[in-house]
Amino acid sequence: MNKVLPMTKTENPQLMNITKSQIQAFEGDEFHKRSLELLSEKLVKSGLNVSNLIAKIAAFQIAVPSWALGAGGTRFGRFSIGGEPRNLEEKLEDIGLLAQLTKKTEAVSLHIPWDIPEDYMQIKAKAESLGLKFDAMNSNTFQDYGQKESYKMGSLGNASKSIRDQAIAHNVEVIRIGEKIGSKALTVWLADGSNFPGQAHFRNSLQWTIDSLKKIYREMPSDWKLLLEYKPYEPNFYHTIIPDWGTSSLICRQLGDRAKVLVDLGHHLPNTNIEQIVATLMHQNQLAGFHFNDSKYGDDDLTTGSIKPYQLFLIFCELISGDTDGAQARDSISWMIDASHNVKDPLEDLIQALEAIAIAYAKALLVDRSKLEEAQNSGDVAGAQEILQAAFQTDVRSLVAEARMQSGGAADPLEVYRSLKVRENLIKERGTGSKATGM
Ligand code: PSV
Ligand code: MN
Repeated sequence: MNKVLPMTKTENPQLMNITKSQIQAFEGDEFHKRSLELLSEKLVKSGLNVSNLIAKIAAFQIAVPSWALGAGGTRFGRFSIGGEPRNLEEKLEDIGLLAQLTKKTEAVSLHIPWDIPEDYMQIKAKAESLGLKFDAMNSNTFQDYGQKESYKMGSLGNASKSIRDQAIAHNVEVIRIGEKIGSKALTVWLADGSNFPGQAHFRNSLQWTIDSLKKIYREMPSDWKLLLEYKPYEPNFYHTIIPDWGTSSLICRQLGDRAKVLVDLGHHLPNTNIEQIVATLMHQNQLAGFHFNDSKYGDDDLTTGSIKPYQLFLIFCELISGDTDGAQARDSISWMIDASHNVKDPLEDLIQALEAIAIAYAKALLVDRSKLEEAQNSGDVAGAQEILQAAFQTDVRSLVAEARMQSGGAADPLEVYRSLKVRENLIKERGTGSKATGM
């Protein structure tokens, strides 16, 4: 598939204008067809319906964060990648390109105040023209950006009432912005906590947080949901007010049915069994959604599937098990990426992440659930492991590519992206020094 298709003069190098013919020029080759045939033969033998699988994979969509389209950074520095989107419109264009190539995303998750639209109608129209919707809105009370009072000592859980009120008002403003552009959810992540023993009163700060969130919850339209994220540490290193899924869940229960827990894969201490957390939350109808990324040590925000693909597969196994046994319905769960790109081109990183998520999902669909349950119930430990491994070790890339091509996407999105020299063109258009808003 190594075709190089140069951009012609008439074909605008702008992202949103990649043509169908440019995408199709890379259509699946003989190797793809033969791989798919062989895989299909195997799947049919195991009693699976290949067209159903392809339809399910094609239907699965993941929202992209508006803050992950530029270079991220660490506290030691930030290295520009060039051609970063200079405004919200350009961010939408980047995501529009991702959508065209991968057919795996049709929504963007905005972070306020990084992405306040200047003209709501225009931004809505722009998104619509690119086939994009607005997913959950994210509030930001973890930074100072010129607001009256500082969030240095916390926001919704701050000891000062006026700071809490300011943070509540910010969240309400985010809801109002979201309403204007058709979002249906608010994601709250709080950096609130303390760095040293004695610095904060555990119970008071928790109670202030609950009270503040109750006020925000009451301001949400009745068809909105609130996703409450947890994180064990960082930026605070001694205590975080919402450190884990349990605390998030107990707060959500006090808010109401439309408040649920958001699982960010990077927000766990090393070796935490995240798939079990997912299962427990589903059992309690308390799983709001995901922030996909990957990590080796902490909140590393690395490309999804790059470090622990087996864990990602096991998480999807839990999610899929709910389809057959009546646990929380999958369509009530939101899917988003939350990553940061320090050394990679963000668009390449996102293409890889969307692919890794689709692969994990596809593999999980192959698990023979009734055989697995039989093995579990009869104490067949080795048998149960074999069933999971049989699915995990299957190369499903041709299935995922086929789903994408049938939806009008590229056989190999990364190859098309590189062959069309998208980043080079973006650098020409936007310059080397442009910096996207975000982390
Ligand atoms: C915090 O680490 C977090 O995961 C939250 O979702 C924030 O909104 C996002 O990252 C900001 O980069
Ligand atoms: Mn997150």
